[in-house]
Amino acid sequence: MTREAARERYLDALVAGNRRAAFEVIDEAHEAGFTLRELYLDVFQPVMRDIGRLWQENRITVADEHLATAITQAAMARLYDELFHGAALPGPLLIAACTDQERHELGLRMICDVLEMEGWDTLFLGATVPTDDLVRMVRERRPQVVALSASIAPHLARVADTIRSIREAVPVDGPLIAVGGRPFLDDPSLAERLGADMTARDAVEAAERLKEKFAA
Ligand code: B12
Repeated sequence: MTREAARERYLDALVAGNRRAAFEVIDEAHEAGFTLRELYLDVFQPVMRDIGRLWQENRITVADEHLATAITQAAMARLYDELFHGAALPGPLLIAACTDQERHELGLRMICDVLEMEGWDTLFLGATVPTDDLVRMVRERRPQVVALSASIAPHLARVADTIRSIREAVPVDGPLIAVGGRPFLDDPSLAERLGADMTARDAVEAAERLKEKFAA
């Protein structure tokens, strides 16, 4: 199966709201040799962006989009079950959170899954995490990296506040702070301006950059 065929069939299944068909495409692609990274970056990510475009163009409804998102989350969870077994490696710890009010969590989840495959230990907190609670967890667990995600511009001020709060809470030997999401794709220099240490365009680039920084 080619990437184009996998994408096309997966998009058709999502638009039809057919979870079974969507899982079948992923299973076939996986059997045909697609790796987890390829499924994430060449199928889920572009197809979810297509879903966003169809929604913006009023060709599908918000209900259709919600169903498509739920199916993709289920497809990712199934892969996770299949691909990750055995004891966790004692790799670096990363805490991943969407800042308060931010509900786009799929991209960040991909980052965590790809890093887990590289031997990292990740804590995925998901959507809309209250800043104070996140800061408290960072202070207690002392991760090597905090990954923050924001997909819409109105949430960027909160990303900057969260970064400031983390740095204040752990002033010495604090975590590396990575940020990402849609606004950073358009303007990567935003990351530094908000006070972060790095950004990346996708889960594989994020894993590569982090690996370089934490190479033994
Ligand atoms: C699904 C979805 C939703 C779902 C999210 C559900 C969920 N559980 O995640 C729901 C319904 C909640 C939602 C809500 C809204 N959404 Co929405 N949504 C989407 C959609 C269709 C897909 C998002 C997605 O999963 N993309 C696929 C992932 C894999 O890509 P990604 O997020 O970019 O992540 C990758 C990189 O950015 C990077 N990355 C991401 N995070 C991080 C973090 C770090 C540290 C690093 C290094 C890298 C990194 O790596 C990721 C993986 O490779 C997009 C369309 C799109 N183009 O993305 C719209 C989209 C993002 N949404 C949009 C809008 C407008 C909204 C709403 C404001 C709509 C409304 N009026 O209510 C709300 C805002 C909600 C909120 N408070 O956050 C717009 C944003 C437009 C803009 N210019 O800002 C988009 C682009 C749709 C559109 N075309 O109009 N949405």
